[in-house]
Amino acid sequence: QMMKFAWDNYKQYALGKNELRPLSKNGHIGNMFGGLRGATVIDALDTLYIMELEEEFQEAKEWVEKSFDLNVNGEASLFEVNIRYIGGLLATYYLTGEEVFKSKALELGEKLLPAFNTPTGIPRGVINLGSGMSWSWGWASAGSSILAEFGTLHLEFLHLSELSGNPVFAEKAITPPLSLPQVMNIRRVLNRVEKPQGLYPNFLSPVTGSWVQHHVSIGGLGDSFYEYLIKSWLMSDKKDSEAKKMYDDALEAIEKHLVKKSAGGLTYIAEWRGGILDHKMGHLACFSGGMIALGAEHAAEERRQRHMELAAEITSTCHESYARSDTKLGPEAFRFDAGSEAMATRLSERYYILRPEVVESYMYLWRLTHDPKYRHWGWEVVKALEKHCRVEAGFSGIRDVYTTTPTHDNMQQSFFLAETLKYLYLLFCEDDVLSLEDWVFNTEAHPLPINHTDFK
Ligand code: DMJ
Repeated sequence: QMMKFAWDNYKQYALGKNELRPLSKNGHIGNMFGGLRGATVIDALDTLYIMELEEEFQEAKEWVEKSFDLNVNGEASLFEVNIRYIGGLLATYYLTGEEVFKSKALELGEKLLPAFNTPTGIPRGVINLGSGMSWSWGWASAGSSILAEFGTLHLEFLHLSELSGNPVFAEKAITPPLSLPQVMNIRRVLNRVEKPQGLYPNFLSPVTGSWVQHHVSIGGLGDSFYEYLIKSWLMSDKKDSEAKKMYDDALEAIEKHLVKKSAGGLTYIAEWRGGILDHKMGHLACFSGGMIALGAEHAAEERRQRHMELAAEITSTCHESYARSDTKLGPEAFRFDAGSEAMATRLSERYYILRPEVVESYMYLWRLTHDPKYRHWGWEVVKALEKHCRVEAGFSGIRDVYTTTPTHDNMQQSFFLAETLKYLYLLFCEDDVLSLEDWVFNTEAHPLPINHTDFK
């Protein structure tokens, strides 16, 4: 019902725009997708499909067939186009078998390839989808590429290779005579470069392949790089041992240097700035409870138990960040300093933009432990969304989670339909709906099949 409400309002007021503005009842285009439109359509497709909202799925499909134009000429985020558009199209193709989704994914994938033409093969963050010119984000230090961006391509690009049979995705030799998949080349660079204390900083030069700044975070700028290591291994049906080793080593360094316990007994993952800890967790970092639980499932006994506990503790801390607010929704970032525990201490960090990471972790922890508390916590989120984020024409983010009369930000993010509502749905349905045995979710919650045959 929430999904239908979110979709119906998007369709009525903003179809073909990227997001719905639910207060002003119009659409938002923004500048992340390089002139591509319909981010909410593409992000919603697989959710509508799995929820059996058939009429609504047909409406979305019809838009893709008739109006989704790939001949655009604007500056796009390589990362965002990949996780939302390529991920959404691939997942919908795998779920439905309908060719239109596959051909659009492949066509769009081709447009992303020029971003990899750098001295190291590490792609730049921004690409003009028309000209193929690419460059780094203006805000990224010294022309660097971002770990969470170039580290979050692997799942989708391997499927693009598999589906196209076209070596341009899988084997374009960036550094002859090596014939490596582009995304494998990324790993080669990462394996070579020295890592401070075994940690991966967030900014890397695509020219020299060296770190540009020593900021490490499991939240924004770093997050989905770690997620894609463990999921690459799972998607390969546990054959991609390189990814598993990189994940295990990275998590060990994180456990050793970043995992902390607050005075009040809450476990959290701090950020690291050149050796100094910042005792802060972003909402984005709350996906890590689910990721660590997923990895723990497949670890040897001693690690398995330790990691399952860590996953549960982090998820519980993230739940506290929701429980300690007046709206029962969590802030963009919360801190463990100056007497504060799991609460935002800065005005600028008190907002909630319909993000999924906390319910994402509830879903994984529920599926892997069947502890009913995760469903209770998920239901608290449903109630809070209905109470504080539902407005007349859709769902909106709020500007302050610490007041029961929050003002709205007038934005229904596309990831609310792709992720937040999908994970909530999966939390309450049977485990065999998109079973974790057969699917991995990309970082935008688009399910991609695990290859149980010989696909590496
Ligand atoms: C989503 O687009 C993805 O989950 C991404 O990995 C991080 N940010 C948003 C949702 O918060």
